[in-house]
Amino acid sequence: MLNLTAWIIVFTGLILVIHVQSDIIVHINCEDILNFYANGDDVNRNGETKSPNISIPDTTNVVAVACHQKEGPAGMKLTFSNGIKSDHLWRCYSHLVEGWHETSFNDDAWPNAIVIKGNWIWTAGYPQDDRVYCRRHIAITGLAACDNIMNLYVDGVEYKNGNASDWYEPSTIIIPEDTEVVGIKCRNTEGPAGIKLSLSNGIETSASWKCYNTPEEGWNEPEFNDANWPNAVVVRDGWIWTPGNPQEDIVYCRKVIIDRTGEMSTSTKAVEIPSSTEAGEMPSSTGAVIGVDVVICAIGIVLVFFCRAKDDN
Ligand SMILES: [Ca+2]
Ligand SMILES: [Ca+2]
Repeated sequence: MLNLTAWIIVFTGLILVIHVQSDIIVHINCEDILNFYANGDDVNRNGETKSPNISIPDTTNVVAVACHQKEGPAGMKLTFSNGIKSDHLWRCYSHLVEGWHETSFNDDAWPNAIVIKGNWIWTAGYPQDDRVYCRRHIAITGLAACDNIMNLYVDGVEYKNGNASDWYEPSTIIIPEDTEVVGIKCRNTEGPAGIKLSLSNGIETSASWKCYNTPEEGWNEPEFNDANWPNAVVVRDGWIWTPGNPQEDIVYCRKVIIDRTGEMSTSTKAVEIPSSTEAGEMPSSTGAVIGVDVVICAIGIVLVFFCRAKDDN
């Protein structure tokens, strides 16, 4: 028989192992002194300066690197477990600017990095610039909800969320930084209807969305021309639906985030999104880190066997 202590240990272990932390591992080479920030937080806590592996949450929107060149060659190289690498898409500047590492900092005016070789990057002043600050947006995070049942599409591909059985509760979503179109199919099963979404790049559900009651071929893909689709109506605070018929039971809404010419469809940026919510629920192609949770659970299981053996004696 398991005694009460053993049951408590097992239960605690199971609760902990369910919460599997999903992180992105970043390998950094910096010549020579490094500071590394994820969403404004200094995450290089162990102070390694040459080639640390750093774990950051997969809810991270912006990473920022300061690299101070002291001797020998200059350059920095970053490799992320989700496939992102240092390249010309990064923005690099040679002067310290107030708030440069914060998520909300507008780096539009910063020049793109120059690629020295491979994935080694620096400022255009290479190799003379000795203090270099680089940034990159790595993901869009946000909250999505639908009254009542949602299918969410990112550039035409359905976004699978392990906890999406009840989309009425806002769910955290993490989508690629270069997402062009978000599409939402929402089925109202009873009572009020609506779709609500807000993203860390400033995109929110509004009358600028296009909503229709018919799923035309390719409606959720970037190439689809939605010029003939009606604009959404805002039915209540931030919630949208098709115009004209509140009784419509299935609607299809879409929003272009980046058009084909690469222009942002909105000038607003950096709306505050709670970034720490429920990251463990998200499916992710990034390396899943099962750390302390598993260790604690394993200890629990060992203790249970120990207690059982003791009881048997
Ligand atoms: Ca160096
Ligand atoms: Ca409803």
